[in-house]
Amino acid sequence: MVVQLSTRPHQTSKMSEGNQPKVEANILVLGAEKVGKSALTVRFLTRRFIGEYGDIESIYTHSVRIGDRDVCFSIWDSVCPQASELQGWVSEKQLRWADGFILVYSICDRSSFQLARQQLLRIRQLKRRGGVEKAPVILVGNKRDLQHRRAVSSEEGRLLALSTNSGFFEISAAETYHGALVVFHELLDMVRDSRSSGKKAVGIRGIVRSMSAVFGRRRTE
Ligand SMILES: Nc1nc2c(ncn2[C@@H]2O[C@H](COP(=O)(O)OP(=O)(O)O)[C@@H](O)[C@H]2O)c(=O)[nH]1
Ligand SMILES: [Mg+2]
Repeated sequence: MVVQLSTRPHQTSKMSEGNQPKVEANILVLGAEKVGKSALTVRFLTRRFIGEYGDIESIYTHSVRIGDRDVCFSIWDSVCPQASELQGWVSEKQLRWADGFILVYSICDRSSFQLARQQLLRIRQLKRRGGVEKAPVILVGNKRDLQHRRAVSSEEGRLLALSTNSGFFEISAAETYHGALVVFHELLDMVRDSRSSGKKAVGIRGIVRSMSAVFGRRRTE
């Protein structure tokens, strides 16, 4: 079951004040159990860390003003399946829904890092199959406050992100709001970049199509 919640009244208009188009982004938060997916999400939504979150899968809608634009985030805080053979799984529905992905692992839990790697590779593989080269993904190593229990080095995280064209942050959802804020804002930038490069590609394809239509016609005249 996915619960839908809204942190601000939903606006029906697609234009922000000042006539800047409103930006909408669907963000899917993935990762193993207990790595802090809900803590990160709730930190971003409320600025607070409340400690225990339960295992409810939720989609939150959150409207914020960033710079001169209104942004509406829909954030799907997922729950990792219990069955081990399903844990690396990212469903087609989730892939179609999401504009951007946050893959969370705990720096104290090596198996959660392996799972994040599996999910990241699956996203890259399925998106490539669908013709999308650069799906916006950010890898997040959470629980940075627990340095004494660290099981995954920062370098390993950074390397995985580099080799898969993803963003990377190590944060502590427990200690600061800033980390969560940076993750969501950076991902939003990546989503906007991918949309504008997508449009450019379509634009170029359109020009090629019209040119070949013109030249094709000439050849047959
Ligand atoms: N020390 C520490 N604990 C955290 C942090 N983030 C989450 N937790 C704790 O880890 C547990 C699992 O967090 P939760 O957000 O429910 O994980 P989820 O299953 O991935 O959604 C909870 O007890 C949280 O209080 C963090 O940055 N540091
Ligand atoms: Mg959770």
